[in-house]
Amino acid sequence: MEKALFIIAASGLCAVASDVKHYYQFVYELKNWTEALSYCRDKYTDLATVEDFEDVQMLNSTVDLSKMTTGNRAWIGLYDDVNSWRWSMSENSEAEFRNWSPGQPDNLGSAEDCVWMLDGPWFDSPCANLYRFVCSDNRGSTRTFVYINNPMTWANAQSYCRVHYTDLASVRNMTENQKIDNLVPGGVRVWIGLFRESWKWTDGSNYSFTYWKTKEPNNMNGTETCVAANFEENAKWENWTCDRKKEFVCYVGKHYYLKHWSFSQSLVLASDPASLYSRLLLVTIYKLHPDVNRAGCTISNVI
Ligand SMILES: *[C@@H]1O[C@H](CO)[C@@H](O)[C@H](O)[C@H]1NC(C)=O
Ligand SMILES: *[C@@H]1O[C@H](CO)[C@@H](O)[C@H](O)[C@H]1NC(C)=O
Ligand SMILES: *[C@@H]1O[C@H](CO)[C@@H](O)[C@H](O)[C@H]1NC(C)=O
Ligand SMILES: *[C@@H]1O[C@H](CO)[C@@H](O)[C@H](O)[C@H]1NC(C)=O
Ligand SMILES: *[C@@H]1O[C@H](CO)[C@@H](O)[C@H](O)[C@H]1NC(C)=O
Ligand SMILES: CC(=O)N[C@H]1CO[C@H](CO)[C@@H](O)[C@@H]1O
Ligand SMILES: [Ca+2]
Ligand SMILES: [Ca+2]
Repeated sequence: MEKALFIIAASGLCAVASDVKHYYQFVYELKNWTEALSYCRDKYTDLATVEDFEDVQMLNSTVDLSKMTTGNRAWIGLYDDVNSWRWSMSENSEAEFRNWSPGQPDNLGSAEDCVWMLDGPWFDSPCANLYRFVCSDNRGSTRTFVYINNPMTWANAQSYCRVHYTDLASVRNMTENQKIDNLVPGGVRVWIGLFRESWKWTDGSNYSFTYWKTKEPNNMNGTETCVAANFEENAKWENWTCDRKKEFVCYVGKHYYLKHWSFSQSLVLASDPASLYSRLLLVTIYKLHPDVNRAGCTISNVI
């Protein structure tokens, strides 16, 4: 298998096909989001990543609605990383102590990535809210906490602490939590240094392009951390609980190739890496989708 390399002759039309960033593969089987992810990584490259409007159109035009059985929605590779809590201060980033108030973190409206303390217990909250805050000052022999009576966003509070002290406070155990509580006037909410990442693509792509349906993500049931494209709404994104069984979309690409083939002599001989990559992508597409032939690509050689 490793040595069976196809070289595709590129005609004008074929070059168009080689510009495709993601070649989507719909799977019309019902799986929950985690099962869908494993399936895509095993059989193709990953769950579908959608990086721009071209991808949206490609996705939207690849679906066969007649094969969908669950409300014309299919899982894609976007999820809210609700388990990524860590501390701003690098030396404590993995410290595990938590003092959540009952029912927290609840990620209300899918928008709560930063943490404040009120009389001891902690709450997750939108990072843009303005609260007073507590810095850690590690410059002496012992760590001290400093209460800043000046409401700021979490990010501005972090910058302020980094400039004037060490960082936003990390809280490593109940003793430290109590010290902070004693420092802050009763009934005052203060940012501490705990925060998390939010939406991520399973293949590590940048989450910069967004295509949410209006009013999404809304975290309607408190646990909506996986995303499906709605093909009744131009493939717009909706958040759903990850245990729902849905059809899903994988993509085929570079990583697929690297996973299933290894480089050999004939590849090393190819002169232009860019055109080589295009050809490899086409090979992959061709292998899985003989229809690509219609785009004018022909296999000219088998080494
Ligand atoms: C998605 O496909 C539908 C049906 O073919 C079409 O009406 C709609 O315009 C498409 N939307 C986008 C964003 O491509
Ligand atoms: C809390 O952490 C501080 C700093 O590591 C340590 O000095 C103190 O002994 C700890 N207290 C408890 C109760 O673990
Ligand atoms: C993600 O996007 C940001 C802003 O567009 C850019 O600065 C950064 O380098 C990108 N990261 C990756 C891994 O591509
Ligand atoms: C939300 O929760 C309610 C009550 O548990 C349930 O009946 C409903 O199906 C859930 N909605 C979705 C879309 O999961
Ligand atoms: C998906 O299904 C698998 C196997 O049935 C199960 O182990 C897993 O917890 C499910 N994932 C979610 C998010 O419900
Ligand atoms: C699981 C869940 O609540 N899904 C919701 C996703 O968003 C749409 C549109 O707001 C709702 O209709 C779904 O119930
Ligand atoms: Ca909350
Ligand atoms: Ca939702």
